[in-house]
Amino acid sequence: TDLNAFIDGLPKAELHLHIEGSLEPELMFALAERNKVAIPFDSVEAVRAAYDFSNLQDFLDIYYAGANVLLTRQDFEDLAFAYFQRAAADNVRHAEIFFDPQTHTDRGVPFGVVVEGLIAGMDRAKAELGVTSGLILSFLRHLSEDEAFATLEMARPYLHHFVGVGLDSSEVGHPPSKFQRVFAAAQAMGLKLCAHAGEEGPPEYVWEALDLLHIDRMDHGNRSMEDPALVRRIVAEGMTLTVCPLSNHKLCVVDDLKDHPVPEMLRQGIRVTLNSDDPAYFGGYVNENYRQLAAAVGLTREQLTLMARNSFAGSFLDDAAKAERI
Ligand code: ES4
Ligand code: ZN
Repeated sequence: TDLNAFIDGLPKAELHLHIEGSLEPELMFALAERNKVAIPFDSVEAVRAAYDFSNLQDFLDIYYAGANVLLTRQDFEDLAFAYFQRAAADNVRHAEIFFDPQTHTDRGVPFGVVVEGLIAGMDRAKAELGVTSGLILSFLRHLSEDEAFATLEMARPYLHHFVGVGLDSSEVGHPPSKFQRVFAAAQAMGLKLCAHAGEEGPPEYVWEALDLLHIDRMDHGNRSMEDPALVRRIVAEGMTLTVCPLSNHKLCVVDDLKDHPVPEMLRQGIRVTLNSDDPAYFGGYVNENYRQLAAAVGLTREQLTLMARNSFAGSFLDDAAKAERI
């Protein structure tokens, strides 16, 4: 349709993408073979059939299992470059991508192997596709704050490779307050701060992400809409939300895409961006998120353009780079 062509043509930044969540079943099989790692599936079709989730934890269990095929520097480079090829096809010009170092270091894959591989893929994306990017080190919130501190220490020699830190994995039972000290340490190291908040967790967790972690950007944020005072705070701060419609639908954060909160978020003046989260698991890359949301809730060209502009404005690019690209 005309609207889909319009979406395809919009230059975008992607701000909420877990690189491990871009591992397509075909590459999972190829890496399993290359590395002689067993995977609990007979075929690509069987993998896709297993991607039927009723909540965040259902997904995380299978997502962490999938990451077991990633072992070498080349694996991480191939993973990253495959993402950037798909992103470039969606007219993504800049991406700030999360990785979960603990998922790999806890399996014995050295921190440096992960980072050097991802950086190689990012360098190739810049050289071959013209897509710029930044890397965000995300702490697993189901693990302890001490373990997050140990990860931050591993990151020190590679600090120049990171634009920020994030907080992901199982939200309920692991409030932002658990990571207050390590976020302060990351900020003191010059890193920007993001956290998943209000995906499954209550508005109280979103308040904590703002008041205790002092985040620069909020991932998801859906359940903020339950608390009018919180919405006012988010609007007053000019906080950017990285919203992920297909993720929300697949993980049953919303029952029906028609009921997605994005239109209400925009009406209230929240700086919304649209993102793919874990595109290999949730059924599409960033343009598919724009298309399916637009079809379900009826977005205008003005709203789509605003969200694409928000994605550059809410990025961690410096002001001069933003001015060139918005
Ligand atoms: C995630 Cl959708 C989502 N939520 C929380 N943690 C995650 N890690 C990867 N995808
Ligand atoms: Zn996420």
